[in-house]
Amino acid sequence: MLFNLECGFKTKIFKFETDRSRNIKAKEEKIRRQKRCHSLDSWPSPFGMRVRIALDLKGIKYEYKEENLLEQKNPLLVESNPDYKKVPVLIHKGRPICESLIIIQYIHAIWKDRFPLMPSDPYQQAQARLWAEFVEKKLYDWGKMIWMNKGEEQEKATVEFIESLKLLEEKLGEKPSFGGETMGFLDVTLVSHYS
Ligand SMILES: N[C@@H](CCC(=O)N[C@@H](CS)C(=O)NCC(=O)O)C(=O)O
Repeated sequence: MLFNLECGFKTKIFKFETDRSRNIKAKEEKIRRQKRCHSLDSWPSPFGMRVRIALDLKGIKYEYKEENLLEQKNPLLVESNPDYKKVPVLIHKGRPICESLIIIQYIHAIWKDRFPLMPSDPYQQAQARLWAEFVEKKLYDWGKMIWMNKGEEQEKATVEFIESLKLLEEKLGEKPSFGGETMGFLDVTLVSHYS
């Protein structure tokens, strides 16, 4: 009797798990086939936040798919970003675009007629990319070293972090944002980490 009850219970759990994974697979298959924009993201991710801000500024409708990064990664994420298996990934017309800064540039290029995120002048574009790289490689790394270290290392990182901020402040000048009157590529790169 007890054996039968246990077996029945296990069969139910098995059925529940199979149904659940079948539903997830069907949903992912739909995303692969659809023409709409999907964003694979995780709510605490500052990198994901960049993509959310860029899409919102452009007024693009998209479907948000929350990824649980603490569990085994979903096949769609692994398949879409096989090198890094990280969020964010934007899936547009069934094709995945990875890396937040590359995604923002893609969004700008595809929806050019709405809210420009990049300057039109190629020199200014190069400048925006240069400073975005500065935020990514210097500011972000010094910031990380502040909270990962203690003592001398932390003090050194704090000094460097402040120096980097001063350089950015100089670059900003009197403008309300790096993009000029409205937010641009560099603002989106920066605000997700330091707001
Ligand atoms: N350079 C990447 C960084 C993305 C990143 O680090 N994403 C984290 C979430 S904040 C992630 O997916 N981590 C999962 C993992 O490392 O397995 C970008 O700009 O998109």
